[in-house]
Amino acid sequence: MDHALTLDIKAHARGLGFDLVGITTADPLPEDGQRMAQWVAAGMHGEMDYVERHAPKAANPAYTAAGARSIVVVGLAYRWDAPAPPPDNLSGRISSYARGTDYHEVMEHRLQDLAGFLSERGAGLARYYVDTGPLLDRAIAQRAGLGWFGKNTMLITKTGHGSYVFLGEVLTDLDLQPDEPAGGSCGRCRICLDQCPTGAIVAPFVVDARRCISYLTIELRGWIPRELRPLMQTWVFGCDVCQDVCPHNALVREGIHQEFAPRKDVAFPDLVELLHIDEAAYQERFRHSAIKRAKRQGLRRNAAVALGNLRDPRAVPALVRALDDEDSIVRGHAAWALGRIAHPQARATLRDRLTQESDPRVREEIEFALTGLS
Ligand code: B12
Ligand code: SF4
Ligand code: SF4
Repeated sequence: MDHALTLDIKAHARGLGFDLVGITTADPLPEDGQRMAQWVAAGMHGEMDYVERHAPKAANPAYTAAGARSIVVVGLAYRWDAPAPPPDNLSGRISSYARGTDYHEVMEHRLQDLAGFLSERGAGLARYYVDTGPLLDRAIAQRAGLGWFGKNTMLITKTGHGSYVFLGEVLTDLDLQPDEPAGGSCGRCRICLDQCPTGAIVAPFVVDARRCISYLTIELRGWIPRELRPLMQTWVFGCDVCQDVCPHNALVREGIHQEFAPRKDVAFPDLVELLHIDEAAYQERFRHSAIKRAKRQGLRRNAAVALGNLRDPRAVPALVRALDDEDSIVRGHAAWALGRIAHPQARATLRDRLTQESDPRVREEIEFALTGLS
């Protein structure tokens, strides 16, 4: 085991700007693998097929990179104070991890450099991942000493950054000195379980993704289950509630990396504008942003749901216009939103559209909205 090389690698990682760095072996993580298998067997991954595909491999890093012996695990803190939303706007909320530059880009540049350094220092294998591989990033990071699991399933770090930290790793065949796994505990606290808007933390350490606003706004394509829509508040991309309420995040250091500074046009989007954003404006606004993962259709759908939850009559004209949209998902969610805003124009227009709408799913949404309004 090369102690001097381990120290050099850690120093290099810190020099690249990583806030946390730890080392663990590439040994399997059988307990975590079992939990992952149970989670997938219960269907809690929803429609995230890639998670299901990755599950059998996830607990064994050597399946992902044959010959791996050690893992260099890094963390990058991303929290910035959010700017105040423009007054009087119908604003949606974007979770803090996605208000600046796409973290994949920011992490990848640094990880590429770190992998290069390992190769220079004799590694035959130096493969990096940021959220992209069939790996259990948090379990690996826990074993490398970066932090411990909160009941909200977040990795809570031990260095004053709380859980607002991205994780990445380099798998290597170098034989490095592993760190001690991190300990830590929530004790009797259960604030995040009680405060999650959708009840997605179904037990300590278990998030049912199918109920999680992060999944519903980012990963889920198509229709959002109707019973969950009223619980989604005004989040249009991700959700921070179970982190914002956590006492371990009360004193985190903010504003460390300029790349994650909230972009003015991104942090609190005007919902009416987002509902009707065209392809060119979408491409322009979300260039180099993680928000693109939700796709334009998903963001417009989310904007409709958020407007339905704001219940502000000023949104009615924009929602009425969305009933003529070419996208049935947008039409259907706009109809639902109109049903939430008791307004004479909403009722009249929905009745009128029912005679014209040919898509059965959208018709059902209009009928449901009218029932709510009658
Ligand atoms: C799929 C996924 C999601 C899904 C599912 C989330 C989930 N909780 O599983 C959805 C879309 C909902 C999601 C949401 C978010 N995600 Co996400 N996501 C992932 C991804 C790609 C895989 C996670 C996975 O495999 N889950 C499977 C389940 C079984 O694992 P788990 O929930 O972590 O469960 C473990 C523990 O709970 C533990 N456990 C279970 N029981 C017990 C009991 C005890 C006593 C103990 C100690 C542990 C324990 O064992 C399990 C296995 O290790 C990872 C990247 C990666 N490759 O790892 C990012 C990742 C987890 N996500 C991340 C982020 C930032 C988020 C969001 C904060 C984004 C946002 N603001 O909207 C939210 C947080 C929601 C939440 N509370 O988890 C970061 C987390 C960083 C951190 N500090 O923890 C990761 C690591 C990405 C990265 N590389 O930075 N995500
Ligand atoms: S991200 Fe939001 S919806 Fe998901 S578990 Fe946390 S509080 Fe609940
Ligand atoms: S809010 Fe409480 S229970 Fe939830 S992760 Fe933080 S300390 Fe743990």
